[in-house]
Order: sequence, then structure tokens, then C-alpha cells
Amino acid sequence: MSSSAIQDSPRLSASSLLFAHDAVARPGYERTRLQRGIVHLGLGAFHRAHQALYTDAVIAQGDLRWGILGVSLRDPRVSDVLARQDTLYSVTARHGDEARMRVVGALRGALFAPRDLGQVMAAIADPSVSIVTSTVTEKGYSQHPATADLDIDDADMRHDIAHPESPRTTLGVLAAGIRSRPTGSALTLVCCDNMAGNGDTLRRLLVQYADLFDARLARRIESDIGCPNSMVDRIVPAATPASLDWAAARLGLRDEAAIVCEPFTQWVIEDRFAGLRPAWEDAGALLTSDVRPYQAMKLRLLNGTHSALAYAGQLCGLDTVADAMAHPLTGRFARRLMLEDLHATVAPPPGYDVLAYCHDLLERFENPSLAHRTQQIAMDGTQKIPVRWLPALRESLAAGVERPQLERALASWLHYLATGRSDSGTTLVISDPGADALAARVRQAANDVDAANAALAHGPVFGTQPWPPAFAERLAGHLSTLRHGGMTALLAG
Ligand code: CS2
Repeated sequence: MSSSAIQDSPRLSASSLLFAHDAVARPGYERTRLQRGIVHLGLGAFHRAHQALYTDAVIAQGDLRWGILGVSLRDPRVSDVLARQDTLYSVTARHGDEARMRVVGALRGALFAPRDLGQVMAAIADPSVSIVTSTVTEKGYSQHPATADLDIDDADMRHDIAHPESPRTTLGVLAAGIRSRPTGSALTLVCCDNMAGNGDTLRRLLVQYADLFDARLARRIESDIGCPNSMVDRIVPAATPASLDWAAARLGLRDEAAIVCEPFTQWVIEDRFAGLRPAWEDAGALLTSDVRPYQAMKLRLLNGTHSALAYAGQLCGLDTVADAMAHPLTGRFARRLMLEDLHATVAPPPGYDVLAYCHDLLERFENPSLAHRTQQIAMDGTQKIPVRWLPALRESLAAGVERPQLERALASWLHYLATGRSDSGTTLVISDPGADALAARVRQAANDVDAANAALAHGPVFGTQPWPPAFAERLAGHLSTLRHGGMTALLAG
């Protein structure tokens, strides 16, 4: 199909779905009978390609209670696009020449919280909703980076504390909805963001927030609301004009919310629900009593290596993860970081072969059909690095073990933040609200040793415990190498 024909294809909707290409799987249930059992906060591509698909599979097995009301909190574009498509969208799992496309019907509505706040709060308050899932990114939980407690200095949080009935933040919206729920109606919040102890963190912050204006609500959240920890995994790059055109040609319809992602998917959830839940295990999720080993394995090995590829890729002018994996220096760096440094810090979850897991990960990163941009993963490093790299580094240094590749990764991130330029001089787009303060410390230092020490003393990222002087010296050495010879010098040898 020519590109103008692709642009002009009819738009995906409940009525046009009939005309989708035959190979496309579609909702195997009557959508008009779907009830609303889940509210989801953060309607980005990840949710739509992950939790929504597990739920879609449960619904397709005949349990029609679990339709999802999707809520965007920051940007109305996705909810508006979905609303125009009768909340239908396609997901294509793609690796190399293999591609499987399905149209997902699990969304029962798509709202934009700042505009549709009353409806959002009413849905969270509705006793027939027994689950609220969230993917609002690490920075979406109003957590103070230095203290890990509620960030009461944040402007939106200050607004919510003063006006809890018209909230702007994730915590504010959740608390306002829960406050209006009839007592005794069980609710579970399933946090699906990449944070260690994500459910515990959400509960703690929500209780701290509620305590500021309604102590009874805080006690109720503490005792009645389920907050299981969960580990989520699927590589889901942001859509691009090219991926939307590719999906339209395959679908035979224009889908402005189309997702192209990897085939792999994993969801491990603690079985600590307060009330009803979909039988997600029938769709492949693992329900377990302790998710921490799975979280540590995934956050360190997958996300840790991803972040390293992102900064190395940005500095070397490599646009995608697959490009960075294919590049001799950055590809070798990623393999060594994962297999030599990070692997050694991970305790295997029950029955897991962590080395096999690593090799699968490397193959997933090499997937040539995903345009997973290094710039996307490089975002919000000040939120991600303390979760992905620093626990492994701290533990190793405390045991007297050096992690040479991880230390290089850390230096490359600081260099990226401080210079804002690739090795060839291209200006990089850095998107991280917490970055300026850290970058300024490195930039203003008189020499590399001061720069390393100043960075490590930045509590919001590196914590308040001192770091070993010998480690700071090695970091300074890497910063100097980077200044003089860029990533090629850092990764050579
Ligand atoms: C990535 C993750 O953007 C990022 O920071 O590391 O989104 C990653 O793709 C997912 O966690 C994979 O499950």
C-alpha cells in the first residue's frame, strides 16, 4: 500500500473493525456486555501492551467483569485518540520477520483526569471496581528523591494537600476516590511502575498524604486497601510515525494508538489482594508470595543494562537499543556489564536460571524490528539510576568488590548530563526534571576528582551514606577519560 493510501485508510472503530485484515486477532467477546471492574491510571503504551492484554485474555475466557476504565493524568492526547476509536487499539508483537497483531477490546472508557475528574473519582469510588492499576512513571508518585517520603514541596502536591477534593496528583486522585467508597468495599491498588517494592511504596506515600488531611482515611488505607508489589516486563517503545504507518498497513485501518512491541511479556504479582481480582494467572501472570527477587533481577539486569545502553548510545550517536547492541564497543560493554557485573549481584528467584535469563535479555535488546530509542530510556535518569544501578553498586563496594563496567556506566551518565553533547558534538535532548542540580555540580567542579565527589554527595540521587574514596577516585579517572577521549576511550580495552 502506498503511504498516502495508508494515511487515508478508514479509522479503527467498533464498526470499521469488520474490515480489518483477516490475519488480525480481535476481541473474542461481546464488548457491549463488558462491565467496569478496573480503573487504570496512566494510559501510556506500556499499560495498553501489558496489563490490558492480560486482562483482555481473562475477559476472552468469559469473565466480563473486568473492563478497564483508562485514565490519562498529564496529557489528553492518548485518551482523546482512544475515545475517537471506541477505545479500540492494536498491539503487534514483533521480532524480526515475525509479527502477530491483535485488536484489544478491554478498555471500556478513556478519560483525561484534569477534564473528567468527577467521573474518574466516581469510578474509583464505585464498589464494582475492585482494582486500580497504575503506570504513571517513577516520578508520578510524589516521592521526595532524598527522603523517599512524600514530597510536600512539589507544587501539585501542595495544591492537593490544600484541596484534596479537586486533586491533580496520582495520590490525590486515588485518595479522593477511596474517600468516597462505601466502607467495606474491598479495593486493591496494583502499582506497575519500575520501582523496587512498588506496592509498599505506593501504600506508604498514600497513607502519608491522607494523614495530612484525613487521619481516618489514612487508617482505612493502611488496614483495608491491598497494595501488592508487582514486577512488570515488556519492551514497548513509544510509537513513531513509521510504526503507525506500518501498523495501519497491516491492520488495513488507521489506528493512531497502535503499539508495536516485543513478543516477550512477564508479570509477577504478590497474591495480596483485598477483594476480587481477574484470574490473571490464566493469562500467564505469576501470582507469588514474594516478588522482590523477581523485581531485583529485572530492575538490575534488564533496566540496569537498558540505562547503560541508553547513555552509551546517546553519547555515541546511536539512536536505538538495537543499534547500540550492534555497535562493537557499546554492544560489548552492555554484555560485559550484564554478564560480569550485574549478574553477580542478583540472587535467583525460585527455579530461575539467571544466566539463561541474561542471554534471553540480550537477544531481546537485539530485536531489530523495534525502534526503541535510547533517548526514551535515557529520560528521568535521576529517578531510574537509584533503582537500577546504585543498590548493586553499594552492595558490591560494601563487600569490597569493584564493578568496573557499572562504574563506567555511572561515569558515562554523569558525563552525558554535564556536557549535554554526544562525542561528535551533537546537542542531546535531556529530559529529566532532577538532572539540572546534579549536572551543575559536575560542571562547576574545579577538576575531575571534585566532580566525582560533588556528584556522589548529591543526596537526592546518591543517598546520604558516604561512598568509598577509592571508588570516587576511579569515577574521577573515568570522567577524565571521557573528557579527553569520549566513549571510545572509556570503553576501549
Ligand atoms: C526502559 C523500560 O524506558 C525505560 O527506562 O528501561 O521501559 C523497559 O523497556 C521496561 O521496563 C521493560 O519491561
